[in-house]
Amino acid sequence: MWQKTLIIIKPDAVRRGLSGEIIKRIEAKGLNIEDMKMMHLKRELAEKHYEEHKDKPFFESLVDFITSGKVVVMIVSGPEAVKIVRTMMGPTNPAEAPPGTIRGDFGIETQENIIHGSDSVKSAEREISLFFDYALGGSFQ
Ligand code: IDP
Ligand code: MG
Repeated sequence: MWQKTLIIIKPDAVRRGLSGEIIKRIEAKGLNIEDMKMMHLKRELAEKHYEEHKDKPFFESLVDFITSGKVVVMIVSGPEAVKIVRTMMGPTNPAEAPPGTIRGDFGIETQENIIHGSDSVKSAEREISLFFDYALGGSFQ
């Protein structure tokens, strides 16, 4: 099924100059980049994006991290795009992510793990509407 998903290249990856490498992998896979922008997230948007984790012990630290520098935000589409991107990313903890995955190749710790990708079609719709105000309304920029 043709799907859209939201990708965020996190501040650690942008700081380290890895944006181009990650974008290159997405394009080389055959996914379509439908929209893309660089932005520095405000706290309000970061908290909304990660609201499922608001009761977790790492929530404040995660929001600090994701708002610590510029990110690259993309809408990416293709057949089974949600799952394909999650597979390309690898597991949340880079220590468990195999070589060849983005987290496996470039990450070393769980919080600063390089990339976000929506975990379901429903999450993708919610997240795309948060970051791109032409889609489904609602923008915190
Ligand atoms: P995901 O990004 O693979 O979907 P989630 O469990 O949804 O992983 O967690 C969201 C983000 O929160 C992770 O990508 C990571 O940056 C951070 N995170 C998750 N678990 C921990 C933890 O145990 N300690 C610190 N940060 C965490
Ligand atoms: Mg998640």
